[in-house]
Amino acid sequence: MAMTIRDAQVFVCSPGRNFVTLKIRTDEGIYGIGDATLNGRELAVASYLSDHVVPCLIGRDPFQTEDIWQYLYRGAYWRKGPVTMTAIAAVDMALWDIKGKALDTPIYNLLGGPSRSGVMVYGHANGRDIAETVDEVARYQADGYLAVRAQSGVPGLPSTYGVSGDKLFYEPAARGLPPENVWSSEKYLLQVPKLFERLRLTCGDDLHLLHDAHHRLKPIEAARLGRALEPYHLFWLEDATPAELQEGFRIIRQHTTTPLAVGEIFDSVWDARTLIAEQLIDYLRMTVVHGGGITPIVKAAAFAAMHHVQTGFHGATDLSPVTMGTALHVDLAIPNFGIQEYMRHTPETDAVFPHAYTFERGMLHPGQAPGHGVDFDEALAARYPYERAYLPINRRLDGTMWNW
Ligand code: GCO
Ligand code: MG
Repeated sequence: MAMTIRDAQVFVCSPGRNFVTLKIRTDEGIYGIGDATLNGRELAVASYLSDHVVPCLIGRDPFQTEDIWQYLYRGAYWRKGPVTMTAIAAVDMALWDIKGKALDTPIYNLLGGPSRSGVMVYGHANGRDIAETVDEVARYQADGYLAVRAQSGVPGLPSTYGVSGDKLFYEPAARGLPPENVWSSEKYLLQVPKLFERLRLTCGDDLHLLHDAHHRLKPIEAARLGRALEPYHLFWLEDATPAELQEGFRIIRQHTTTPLAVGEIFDSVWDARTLIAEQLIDYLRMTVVHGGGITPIVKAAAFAAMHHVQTGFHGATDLSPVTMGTALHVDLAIPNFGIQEYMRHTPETDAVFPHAYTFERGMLHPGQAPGHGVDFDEALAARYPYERAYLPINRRLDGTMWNW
């Protein structure tokens, strides 16, 4: 008799920031954990799961990860969308966790086995000005990081994306209603090349440097930035322009050899079909939680591999340690792994999600635990109830709504 799903429960907790977690239990006592966190829209995913998905799971064979994924994707009739795909991802992650535990092996062994000794990560350095950012990058370098993302404040703008008060634990979402930022592409474009010129002088040529434009530029502006950054040979320039219009990247590509990374807000490979097929990007940023789970992400990665596109999975703090742990198994196994983003969670978050992954000399390793190796402490989580929080919104200097 095949093992069956006995029940599933959704937890919303806030150990410093909000996380939605799915726990699926089987009749054999094995359980799996999935991440269902969608920053700023957490309760919508929690309801989607408990009101609409969980009742359909009971009695199914948890080994049928492909069939259950298709059941939830095709079966909803309404496809895609971040809420739907995050909910499906949580189920998929939890089922792969169960599969690994039942077979007593880490998930990477079910994906082809390790293809490398560890997963190169990049950390987040930021500062209010260039000098402070340079110091922060040096700190990451001293901590053994091989790759660092650098963001700095822009003169004339009171706040900008990627610069935080707390240097160790950058957290863009804020309690209460959405905070408002102001923006000027003109001021930003003048500042960024100066930052990277200084960084190359102080940090040398070996360190991989990355930068995130966070969807704020128009394609021709992104092209100008990419070209201006060429002497500093970035590992990537991320989200240079909003990607709903995938053809917009043709303009950037025509003008610069700076490698491009896109996809943290994509929920399906369909969002990146043109970007990948036309080789308009170099790194795909989708990850397991918002990309629908392990089942579709390995297919997206395989499609990317056919087009010289590598992976660079999103790994911000709004993705729980469950996503981080799961992503590391995929990173370790697939042939076209590029880099993994790694923003450290706070000790409070790590205590709620005890995990097998470890950091050493710039690399993460998922560990040897069966499944994905990340657990969930329900009793501790219950001490941190949900608190409403939103990402900021962004306006140009004249008040026009812009992309945050
Ligand atoms: C990144 C991202 C994040 C997002 C965050 C939004 O590259 O890590 O841009 O920091 O801003 O995930 O919720
Ligand atoms: Mg980003």
